[in-house]
Amino acid sequence: MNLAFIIGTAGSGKTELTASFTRWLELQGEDVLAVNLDPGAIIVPYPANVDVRDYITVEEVMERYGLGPNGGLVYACDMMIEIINKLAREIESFDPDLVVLDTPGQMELFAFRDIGVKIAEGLSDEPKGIIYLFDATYCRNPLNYVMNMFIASAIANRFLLPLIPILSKADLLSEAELEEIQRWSEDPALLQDAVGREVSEMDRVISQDMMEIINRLGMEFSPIPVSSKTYMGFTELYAELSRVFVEGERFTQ
Ligand SMILES: Nc1nc2c(ncn2[C@@H]2O[C@H](COP(=O)(O)OP(=O)(O)OP(=O)(O)O)[C@@H](O)[C@H]2O)c(=O)[nH]1
Ligand SMILES: [Mg+2]
Repeated sequence: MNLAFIIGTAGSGKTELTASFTRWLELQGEDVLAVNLDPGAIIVPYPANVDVRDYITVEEVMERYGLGPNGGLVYACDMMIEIINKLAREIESFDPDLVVLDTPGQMELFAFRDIGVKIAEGLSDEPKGIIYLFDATYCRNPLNYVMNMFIASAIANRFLLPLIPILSKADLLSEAELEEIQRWSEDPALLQDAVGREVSEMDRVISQDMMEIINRLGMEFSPIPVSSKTYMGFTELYAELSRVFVEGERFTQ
């Protein structure tokens, strides 16, 4: 069994990707299980046979403790630790070859607090990886692209797991925009130039510092353009997952 956590900023397309990519993987003959780890999800457009909302929902937590939506999600995520063994047993009972896990909207909870790592460790001892979504609609702006690289580096270093970066909702970008982002990913100097053209001196200095830190951490990002609407990039994402987890073989033999 292998576990791939889908992580990205709010609205970056995690839930849609979980739905469409697991459906697509099934068509390739892979034995894949979709898991919902977002206690705040309202609509889950995939058969989530394992769903944290069977135990905890943000709505209940808000009501019971008189919290707003953000406080409710923080508290609900903290509470997940108490039921993590139950989720782990449920996942094991399906015994899939690949588990794709949809994570909460406010990824900072999952990314910048210990709770995300504890949940990942509590769920399974099997090999794990992260699919990190760069939201294409924001990545047209080079500074946002650098910010995303920074968040992705922070996540990779916190989880100490392999991280596959993808450019989600890539169908919303033109060919020229996709090519430009690809050039930025290949040449940091071009990215820095683009940032310099778009932003104030202060933002430029901050972005340069961030890029230096990213470099020092030894991180490199070439996000794979992916679309849950057109299935663009699914073959490449599948190849990368297979390379990371099973040496380029199929998950289900
Ligand atoms: N065009 C396009 N839209 C997409 C794609 N993926 C998601 N969307 C849209 O983007 C919005 C957010 O998608 P979700 O999958 O709910 O994003 P999420 O990251 O799960 O959102 P939260 O859980 O609320 O953080 C929805 O309106 C989706 O229809 C895509 O590949 N292409
Ligand atoms: Mg979602």
